[in-house]
Amino acid sequence: MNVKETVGIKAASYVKDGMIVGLGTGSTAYYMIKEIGRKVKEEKLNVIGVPTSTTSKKQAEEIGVPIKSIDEVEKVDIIIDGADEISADYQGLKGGGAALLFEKIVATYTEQVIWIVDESKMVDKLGNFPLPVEVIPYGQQQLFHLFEKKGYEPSFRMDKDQLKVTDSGHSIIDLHLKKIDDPEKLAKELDKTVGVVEHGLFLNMVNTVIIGKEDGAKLIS
Ligand code: ABF
Repeated sequence: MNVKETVGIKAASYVKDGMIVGLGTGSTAYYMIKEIGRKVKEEKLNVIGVPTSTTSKKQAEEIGVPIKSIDEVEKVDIIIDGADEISADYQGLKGGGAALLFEKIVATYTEQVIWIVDESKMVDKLGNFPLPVEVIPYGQQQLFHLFEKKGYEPSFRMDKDQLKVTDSGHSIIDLHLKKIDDPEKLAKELDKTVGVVEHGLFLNMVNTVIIGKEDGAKLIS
């Protein structure tokens, strides 16, 4: 069993009967959803999944996990999601899978946020992974030039030879910052930047991190 599968299955054990569970996006979350599907089928686990992307929605539906949108539920009990980087003080950088907007929306209305990663995602400081910034297409070139002037080393997220289009119809500009010394300050700046819909800094949001290692999963709560 690979490390991603180990943490995905471990995380799925937190999903109890009757729960509403946010279904994250990415190759690690894939195994969590697969395990929940197994439990639904074999153990008659009674859950409702709230997906964070069309990809996780499709996977869940294909394996028989009942689905509702975030607006059809009162709140979400638990969300299990991947991450691209987690810093030493448990701040997250997410969005490599282009699902950051729905991931942050669902996490916002969730009681318990769990991130599942392999140990390569654990870093001292965020920023080596390019920071995804989801933007409205109208004005995106202006934003790109603004980020260039700020020295943020921007690049448009591509999907083959086309601009990547998110589930919400937006574009993504990735900022190659190398190191983010003050994530809170940068998050505030991006939140105030006209045309920015959301960014991949997930700050002060996580309750539990499950880190996959070759010798098993390590839990940090
Ligand atoms: C998702 O998980 C994204 O935010 C992130 O890019 C992705 C990383 O997952 P993995 O490395 O497991 O594919 O939440």
